[in-house]
Amino acid sequence: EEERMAWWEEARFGMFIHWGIYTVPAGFYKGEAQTNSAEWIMNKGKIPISEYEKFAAEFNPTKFNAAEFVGLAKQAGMKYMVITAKHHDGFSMFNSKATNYNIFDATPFKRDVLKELAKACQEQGIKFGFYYSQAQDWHHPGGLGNSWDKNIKRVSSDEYVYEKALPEVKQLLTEYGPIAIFWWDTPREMTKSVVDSLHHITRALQPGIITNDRLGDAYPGDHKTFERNGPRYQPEIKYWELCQPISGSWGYRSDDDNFKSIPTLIRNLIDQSSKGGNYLLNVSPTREGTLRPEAVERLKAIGTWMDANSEA
Ligand code: JFZ
Repeated sequence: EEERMAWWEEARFGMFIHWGIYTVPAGFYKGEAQTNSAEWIMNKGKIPISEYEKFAAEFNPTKFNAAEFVGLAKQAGMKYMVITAKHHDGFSMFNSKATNYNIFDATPFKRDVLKELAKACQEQGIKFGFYYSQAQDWHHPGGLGNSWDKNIKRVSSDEYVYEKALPEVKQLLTEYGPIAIFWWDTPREMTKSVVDSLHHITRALQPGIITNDRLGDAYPGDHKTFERNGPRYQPEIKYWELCQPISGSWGYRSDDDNFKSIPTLIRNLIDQSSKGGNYLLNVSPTREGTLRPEAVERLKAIGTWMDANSEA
């Protein structure tokens, strides 16, 4: 365990990326601002599956450049990257073999951005990992969390896991090179056998992988994930990270001007690392595949501070 966690413990700083087709509505549905983070819009707006699917046809982030993205993370002093492979909306941001509801088959873009990022990370020496919403899936009829779409003919959550989650997780762990992290999210009631399968497959296919504590109660994972404000110093927790969005929302929304100041971001980074934790700072690419200038400016400023204060 110690050996597996060695790089992670030294890393201190990583880039979290929430990206999906929710960047098309970007916080607004039928002209109305929806509450919460942008990636929750399908839920907050009670958008039927057949309506939400239409955002895929409009998602064409042609300005996306993986090498530039990874370069920016590196310049900021980040050592790892975790991106949403599939969020609660059920849309797969890679060329999924389990469903056509993915960035390769269902958008005009027809590129696998996770492949591109995996390659760029490997070239530039950044550890690469996936966020995966294993329980909530608002698109699959067996996925958990969609209570508003009455047109779904429900199937069991086991069926969803065997048809979609497990095959996708397997694909992500076998076709994208070395995967450093699997970042589960929002555990919900699922049968023990499927949770076991999800757990075992990660370690079996990528022996060095690190997982967080959000798969299910039975599995504490390798590290604890905190949100918003970091924990008080808790020496009994050895491995932990604070994840936080650089602005107000995880996913991009057009009205989000709530960027944290550069001093705040640097202070947060120092605060976590001084207590022995990592800081996983989230950025939100737009529907074009770029970051807002406010985010770029902040990442570069952190990098300048890093350079000025590092010994090497
Ligand atoms: C979850 C997601 O629902 C959200 O969209 C985002 O991806 C975030 C990183 O994770 O939201 C959570 C999960 C856990 C807590 C808060 C928000 N928590 O434990 O306080």
